[in-house]
Amino acid sequence: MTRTTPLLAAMTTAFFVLSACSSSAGVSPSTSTQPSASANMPMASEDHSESFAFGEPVEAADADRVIAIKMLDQLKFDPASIEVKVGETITFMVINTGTVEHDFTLGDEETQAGHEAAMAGGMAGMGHDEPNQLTLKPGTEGELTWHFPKAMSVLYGCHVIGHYDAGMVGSVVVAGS
Ligand SMILES: [Cu+2]
Repeated sequence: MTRTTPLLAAMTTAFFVLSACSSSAGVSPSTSTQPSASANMPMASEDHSESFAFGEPVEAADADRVIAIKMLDQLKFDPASIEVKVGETITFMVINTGTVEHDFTLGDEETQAGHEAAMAGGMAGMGHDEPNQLTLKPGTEGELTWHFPKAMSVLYGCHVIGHYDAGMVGSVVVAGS
């Protein structure tokens, strides 16, 4: 013979009340028939704030892995192409093994063209504080950590006068999982 104590009975009752309440919680219909008002927000293309179409700079401590890239006086990067996965964060350890200054600018075609134009316009040396760029003297190295959130092709180019046109550019192929 089992006896249920008054306390246990009260707790059991409370449990059922709570269950009933939570299970009857709203089934609210959601509608998505409103037209989007923000379909084509224009982007500020000359804005140098930390907003990039090809990812974002992050702390080195957050990197998934490190990739070493050499700058060569033959006006090439070695390697000239790397692959990363969508969502990966990479620290680029860039080493200038040459005898002249080189630059490592990470970015899409538009960014590369913009930097090339800026350098040609006498802006050499003005980009040191940009988070997607390293300018390295001969024999020095630097690090840049970047998060790649979407599948696309990103380039790394050197914009010391004449180098980009000579082919000093590499590609980061960001591929889906
Ligand atoms: Cu160069």
